[in-house]
Amino acid sequence: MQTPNLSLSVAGESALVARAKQESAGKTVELTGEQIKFYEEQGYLCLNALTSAEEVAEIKGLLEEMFAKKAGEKEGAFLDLVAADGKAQMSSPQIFNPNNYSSRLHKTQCFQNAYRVAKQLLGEEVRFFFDLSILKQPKIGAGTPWHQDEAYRDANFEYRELSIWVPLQDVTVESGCLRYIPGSNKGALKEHRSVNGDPKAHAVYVSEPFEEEKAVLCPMPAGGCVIHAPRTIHGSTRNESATPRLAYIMAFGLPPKPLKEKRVFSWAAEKQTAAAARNREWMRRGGAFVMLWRKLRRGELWSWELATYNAKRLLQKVGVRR
Ligand SMILES: O=C(O)CCC(=O)C(=O)O
Repeated sequence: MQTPNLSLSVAGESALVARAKQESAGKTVELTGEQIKFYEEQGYLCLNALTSAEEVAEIKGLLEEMFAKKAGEKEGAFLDLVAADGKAQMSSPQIFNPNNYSSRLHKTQCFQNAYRVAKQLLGEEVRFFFDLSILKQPKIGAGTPWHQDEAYRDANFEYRELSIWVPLQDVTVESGCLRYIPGSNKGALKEHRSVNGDPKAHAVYVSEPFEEEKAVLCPMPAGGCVIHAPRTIHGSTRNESATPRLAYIMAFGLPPKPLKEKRVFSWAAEKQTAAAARNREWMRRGGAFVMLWRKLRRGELWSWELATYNAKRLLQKVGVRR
């Protein structure tokens, strides 16, 4: 993705208003009222410390092992973040729900702190939604195009969720830290399109005008985090540094609510990705039961609303419902 020549602001200490009360990593994180207000207004929040250096090393080790093994490839959970699968060299490999391959990921202070922060921002009812890991090798592939996470969800539901993005090494402007359009969380969902007009590519990008000149860059120390809302426009540039950029992302939310009005996401309707085909095949061959078991084990079907949502999504995935 091209990076236009813009003078972008970098979130420094002052813009971070946001500094967790907790300064020494490894302890429970508690947000201040000021931080909560900043998140609600701006749609993002940076915290310098979510977890300790020891845990960062442990989580990094677990995820690096998974990337080396291409964990989840058969079930469509190992895929390129941006491009279509099947290229000789993957642009930005990602693993969807890495907790399926190591339950340790959810037994960390990192997870507990992320959960606590999510509860403070969305309420005590909030639950784990999914996790993800993204690896950007040095000088390979594209950045992550500007997008709103809601564009990747089901058009028939309203999502009340947030994402917590934890870098597992310091992330700089050069290595492709996340960048946000402040306040875009309060706007409408924008039109999106598949990158390069290719429905086989996994990523979509915002295809209508937005205030790109307002972008704020968020460099972050290892074990810190940036948090964003489902409508916050965000992305990152390519990793131009000499080291890999590995991130662990956790999403939390309230049960998605069915929408009364009909919405169609044209960019989603046209998708024909190889990863989705692998996932459908895996589900048909019994993976649906594995998925159900994982959801039960994680307590993800804790309410009628959520069980109904998951059932509808499952039927869609196996091609029984659109
Ligand atoms: O890591 C990246 O470049 C993109 C991450 C992202 O878009 C997200 O976590 O929602």
